[in-house]
Amino acid sequence: MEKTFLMVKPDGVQRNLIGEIVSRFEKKGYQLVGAKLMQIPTELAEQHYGEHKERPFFGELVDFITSGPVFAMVWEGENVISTARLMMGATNPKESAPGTIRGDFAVTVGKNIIHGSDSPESAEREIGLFFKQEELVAYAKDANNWIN
Ligand code: FUP
Repeated sequence: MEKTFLMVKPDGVQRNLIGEIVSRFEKKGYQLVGAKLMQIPTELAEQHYGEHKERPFFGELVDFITSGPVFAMVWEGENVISTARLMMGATNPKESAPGTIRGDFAVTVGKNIIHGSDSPESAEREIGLFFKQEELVAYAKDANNWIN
């Protein structure tokens, strides 16, 4: 089953949006298979944003993503990579539609609340950067068996 890497950025953590964001993906029907609150070391931030190394905003990007704890997650489900991107909304909140996470909660591109892998290749790479294999949990869900 397809997996993606999602991360509530430092602005989302500070603004108490972890629960809101987790809830949206749970309600959609995706399954959380790994999660941790962490402070990203500079070296990991530079690796994660490696594709933007030559861009003028690279330094700010690394400073921002290391400025406070993030909530790193791995989610699993059918088409989760592209659907999570739709649920996040456009990178620049000026363009992200209402109803999306960025459309509902973000104002500026520098503080856009959430990261999500943009392809199967980046999902595999980013999951590998942030999680060890043993930190990902495979489990079946059947709510009817857990009420009484
Ligand atoms: P996304 O995949 O939607 O997170 O977007 P990108 O990988 O293109 O950009 C990564 C981050 O760089 C964005 F979340 C915000 C930041 N960014 C800027 O600050 N300025 C820009 O012009 C583009 C991106």
